[in-house]
Amino acid sequence: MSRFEQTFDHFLLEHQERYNRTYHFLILMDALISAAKRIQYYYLTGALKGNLGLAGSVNVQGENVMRMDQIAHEITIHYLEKSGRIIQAVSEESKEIITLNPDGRYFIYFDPLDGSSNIPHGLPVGFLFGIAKKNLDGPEDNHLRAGKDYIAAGMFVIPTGTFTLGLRDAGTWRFHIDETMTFVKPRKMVLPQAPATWELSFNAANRRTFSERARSWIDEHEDKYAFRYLGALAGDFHRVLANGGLFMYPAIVNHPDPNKNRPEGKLRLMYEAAVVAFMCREAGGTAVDERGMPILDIQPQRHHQRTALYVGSRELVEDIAHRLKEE
Ligand code: AFP
Repeated sequence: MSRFEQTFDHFLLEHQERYNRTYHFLILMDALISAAKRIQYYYLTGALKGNLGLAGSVNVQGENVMRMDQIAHEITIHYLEKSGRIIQAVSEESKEIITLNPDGRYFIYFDPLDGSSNIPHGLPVGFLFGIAKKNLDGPEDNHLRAGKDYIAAGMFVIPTGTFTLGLRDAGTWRFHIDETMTFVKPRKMVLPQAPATWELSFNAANRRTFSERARSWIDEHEDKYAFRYLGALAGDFHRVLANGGLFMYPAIVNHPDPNKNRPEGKLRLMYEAAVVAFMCREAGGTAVDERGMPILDIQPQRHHQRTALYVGSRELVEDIAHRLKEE
């Protein structure tokens, strides 16, 4: 008889009871897990179903939308709507904010299929989400929340079958999917202190387009650490969280073609940067933007707002933040 490992459901039930919380969050998490499993199914069977490849349209970020992105979005909205717990959803794949249930309890910000350029190669993609709760005590209700107001943030790595969830003031936990398609075996993630294992992760092809401050920091530090880059934030951050180190997507300010500069950064604040920053904080790390300011403090002005991102082990992030703040 096989050993029984603790399931995600039992872990979360215990967590909710320990902190005297309601069952609403359990229902929401169940919806997200159902969505992630179904997206994984479509990913794995996509080639057979003819669902891979460009859909020929462009998403709100101006990028090519793959059919899988749209499928993943529709799947996620379906389960969120059925949960009855979401007031409004911000999805990377929808220009407009989606209102689901005005009597709901949470706001959600998600990217159901991040890193879509990996799809034709069968390599990992991510499903990233952040959750904020409506103000139960007073007038409300602004859906544009800073990351420090999230109550939870997490990511599925698809089709690898891992799920990492940060819970406010209760740590970041990693689960993997077992042979019965159940997420099991919670492991508390704590960023390691040992510099020998630290890794750096950034798109090296962009290196000459970074600011002088970011470039000089990389020049001085890169020899000390291993370099890893997958091109899907969930996968790259997954490694950094386990091994320690620094993931960065700096602002592009020195591109030979000035039209290709991205002084505001590339990644999306609400459903990419703040999500990993939140999980990182709960694991003992931190994250800053191009000004060296904490990502979790940024109050979004627009739901698809972008930011530069430096996230990972506190010592490394604080060191580069110091450099970024220099006159
Ligand atoms: P896509 O979903 O458009 O592939 O973008 C993925 C992503 O937002 C994030 O997951 C990666 O870390 C980053 O962009 C990779 O960007 P580069 O291809 O410019 O390195």
